[in-house]
Amino acid sequence: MKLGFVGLPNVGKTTLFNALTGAGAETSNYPYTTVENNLAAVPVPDARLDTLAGLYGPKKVTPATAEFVDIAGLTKGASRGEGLGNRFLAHIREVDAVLHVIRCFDDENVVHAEGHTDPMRDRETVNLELCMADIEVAERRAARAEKAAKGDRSLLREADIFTALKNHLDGGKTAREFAASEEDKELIADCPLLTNKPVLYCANMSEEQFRGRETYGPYLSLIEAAKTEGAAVFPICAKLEQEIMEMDEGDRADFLAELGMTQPGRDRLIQLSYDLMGLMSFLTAGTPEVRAWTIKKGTKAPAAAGKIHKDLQRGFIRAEVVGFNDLTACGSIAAAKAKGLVRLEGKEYVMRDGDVVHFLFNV
Ligand SMILES: Nc1nc2c(ncn2[C@@H]2O[C@H](COP(=O)(O)OP(=O)(O)O)[C@@H](O)[C@H]2O)c(=O)[nH]1
Ligand SMILES: [Mg+2]
Repeated sequence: MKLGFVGLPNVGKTTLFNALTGAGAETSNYPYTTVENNLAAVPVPDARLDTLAGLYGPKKVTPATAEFVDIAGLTKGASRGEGLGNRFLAHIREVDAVLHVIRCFDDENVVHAEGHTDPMRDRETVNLELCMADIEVAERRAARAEKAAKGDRSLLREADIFTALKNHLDGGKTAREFAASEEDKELIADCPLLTNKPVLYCANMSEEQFRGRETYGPYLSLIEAAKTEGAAVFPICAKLEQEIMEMDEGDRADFLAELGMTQPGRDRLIQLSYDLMGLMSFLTAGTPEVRAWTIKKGTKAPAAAGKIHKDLQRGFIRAEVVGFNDLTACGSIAAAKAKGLVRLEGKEYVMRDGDVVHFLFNV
């Protein structure tokens, strides 16, 4: 599962990518500095691991990781092959969710691809390029279904849906904004559309804008616009985040408190990205290791066991499960067991975020 950073050139994608991943990729104020994608696996901040480590005193603590890709910038006309054009679009096709970075900061030393800062216009520009790429896909799909419907009338409906979707995209609206029944949405989800991927908008602000964001018009407008897609806008100052990363812990705590924050923006943004990709964590705890494991939401117990080792899935018998809050409230597994809070779950159990699990198996 991968999250792609998408946006116009010089909006701060690589700066943000570095702040999130510590990868140290090259940034500059020349458009198209990032020609090859930057890729990094990032530990997902999870305070629950520290709590469990306090209970177990493990030799090792292993967080979950999320994969981020900083995708080379696009400009107007990408869908017609301009700039890095099709290559850029192909990279977006491969990711499971999109972090759409929008430049809010003003800086005359940093060239703006569209002349001057205008967050709402830039959001449109990028979304229009993605819509144009999707129009072709929807058109092809409708044509294919129409042809196949000559032999199988049941496919007429599919042809109709994709034609309606194509017309909707023609109006410059994303597939996320297309009103459809749950059944039709499943059909559309099956199609590799760029504007149907889960998206989180990231408003990259100057420090002043960030401090005064509750009254900063363009940020508030972005929030309203994103609502129609069921999407959120995350406010951040990429430059500041990078500075926060470089501070020692004491300075960092003071600085965050002064900004009215309880954790760095990067931590929250990584957590939101993880969630956006449809991922969650279950936990295992013991003296050798306390660890978070990544699964897709909706995963059942045997498949979750398989993340640890294939044998655990093959020989799955039961899962001993206790919720993180129950376990920490009791202080130990033994105390949680005594209170009847450790459940035995079978093959059909759907895992929950924060389950602390011990799998019983036999091979
Ligand atoms: N003033 C200011 N400059 C920034 C900020 N974020 C990024 N930049 C600068 O903008 C330029 C382009 O940033 P970069 O991350 O390479 O943008 P990308 O093309 O979207 O990857 C660099 O010179 C950054 O230092 C910010 O929040 N404020
Ligand atoms: Mg870049």
